Amino acid sequence: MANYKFVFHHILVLLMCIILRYCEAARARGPLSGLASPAPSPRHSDDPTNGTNWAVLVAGSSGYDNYRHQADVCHAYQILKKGGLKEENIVVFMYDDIAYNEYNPRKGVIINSPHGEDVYAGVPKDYTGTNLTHNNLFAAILGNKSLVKGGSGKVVDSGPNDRIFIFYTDHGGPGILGMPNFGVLYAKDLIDVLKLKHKTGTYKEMVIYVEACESGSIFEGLLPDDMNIYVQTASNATENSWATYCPGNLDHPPPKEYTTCLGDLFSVAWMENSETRGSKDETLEQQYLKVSKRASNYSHVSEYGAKEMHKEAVSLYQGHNPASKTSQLTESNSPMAATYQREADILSMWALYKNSPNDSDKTKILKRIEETTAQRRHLDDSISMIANVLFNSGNANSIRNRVREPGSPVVDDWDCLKSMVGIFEKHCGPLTQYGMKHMRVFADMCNNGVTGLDMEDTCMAVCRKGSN
Ligand SMILES: *[C@@H]1O[C@H](CO)[C@@H](O)[C@H](O)[C@H]1NC(C)=O
Ligand SMILES: *[C@@H]1O[C@H](CO)[C@@H](O)[C@H](O)[C@H]1NC(C)=O
Ligand SMILES: *[C@@H]1O[C@H](CO)[C@@H](O)[C@H](O)[C@H]1NC(C)=O
Ligand SMILES: *[C@@H]1O[C@H](CO)[C@@H](O)[C@H](O)[C@H]1NC(C)=O
Ligand SMILES: *[C@@H]1O[C@H](CO)[C@@H](O)[C@H](O)[C@H]1NC(C)=O
Ligand SMILES: CC(=O)N[C@H]1CO[C@H](CO)[C@@H](O)[C@@H]1O
Repeated sequence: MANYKFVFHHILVLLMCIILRYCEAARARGPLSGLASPAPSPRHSDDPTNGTNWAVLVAGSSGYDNYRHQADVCHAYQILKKGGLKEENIVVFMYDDIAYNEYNPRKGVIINSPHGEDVYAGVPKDYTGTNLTHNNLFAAILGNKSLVKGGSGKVVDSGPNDRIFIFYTDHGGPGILGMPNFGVLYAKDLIDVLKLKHKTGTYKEMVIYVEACESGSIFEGLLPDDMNIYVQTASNATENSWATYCPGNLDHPPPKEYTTCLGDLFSVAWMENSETRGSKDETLEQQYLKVSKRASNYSHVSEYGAKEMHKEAVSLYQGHNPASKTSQLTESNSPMAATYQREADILSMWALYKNSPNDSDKTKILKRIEETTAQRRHLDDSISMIANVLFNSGNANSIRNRVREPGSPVVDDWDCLKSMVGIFEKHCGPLTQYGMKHMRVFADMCNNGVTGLDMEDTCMAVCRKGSN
């Protein structure tokens, strides 16, 4: 009798264990998984408590003068791939006009440092050309396939135990990031997407690295610190970010036949650190300190969001290449020369001009340089004039780039900001990659109650004869 009770008790305990296990596993798979097929979802690794690593890589520019942004993204892909992330879990956004560009001296090859190897081979072409849109980027982050238009359809189909790494590199400005199609990406829209992703409970933690001018302004005063999202930016909210490995740089210029910069300072710094860190245990904070030091002559690499997460290992997000050794690459330790993001394209055109053996080509390039410079002067002058009219400022030559107190977003009313830019572009022409630097002037109007009507009248007056 006692024996029978003993066995019964054991069976009961065993049953309880099985039920508990099942519930735990189901909880780990997320609230909706019960509705799906009973087979384990392929997106999760064998151990449901560990989750899957996802990544989104974005180069926001196009054109040979911007070679470096796509080079950064290709290089990042190779690091993550060697670190053990799967191709199906890495979503790549790049215009893809570099490898076979007429000016690329090594056709089909992209390098990200003067002695670097090819980083282009094997990079998936998820969203290229006109498929590289804001909409597809947001859909990919949200993991919502039905929102995707064109491209491979790959999205971050993540679950509650998964970690996500996002890397963006391009030009930017206060509160905005560049995109190659359909205008700029506003910080508020990106943050709203991250908030929605958080609400759906489809990630455990997220790390975002951003290279762009004024990249701190994308998060400052906007990203809550309780969403398990940790951010590093190339620069703080009010300063430039920098291109590196540029023609004419004293330290580490590209091979002679290259007339463009090969990388960006913050991007190259984190990637070269990741490749040579050797240890699986290096933390995000240690990477931040090393990268900060390497960029310290140029910008303040900055942290935002859930800063306490920086005690975690880099390898949790970027994976770990068992073959990587702590090596002291000469390139990654010697001083870096850098070129202001917004001057890099003019620099590239001049390098092309010097390298070109053909007089008729030289004339064409010179014309492009003249047009670009004139366009910049037009933007600087008209924006300065508009601000001076609207704010009755006596100083006709200074551009009013007023910075709000630390911790505040660039603007509170983002619809106002968008509409001010829209009015400007309607009368004065496209803001362009260069004009993004003036975003604080438009923000200043919204922060000080300038109306759309006033803006409209002023733009019309200032740009009537300028725009042709
Ligand atoms: C995807 O987006 C559509 C349109 O906004 C929405 O109706 C749908 O619920 C979303 N699906 C998921 C899984 O979030
Ligand atoms: C955009 O995506 C569609 C559908 O996947 C594809 O057929 C097309 O070639 C892509 N266009 C570009 C420019 O990559
Ligand atoms: C941001 O950068 C500017 C320019 O380098 C510097 O003057 C300012 O102190 C920095 N602010 C912070 C918070 O790092
Ligand atoms: C910063 O600039 C100084 C002076 O040019 C130079 O000696 C130093 O090596 C540079 N540091 C880095 C990290 O590039
Ligand atoms: C110079 O370039 C032009 C147009 O790019 C081309 O038509 C011409 O043949 C070139 N001349 C030489 C000498 O290479
Ligand atoms: C990367 C990670 O979170 N690894 C964990 C996977 O799960 C095992 C067992 O639960 C842990 O020991 C690891 O730390």
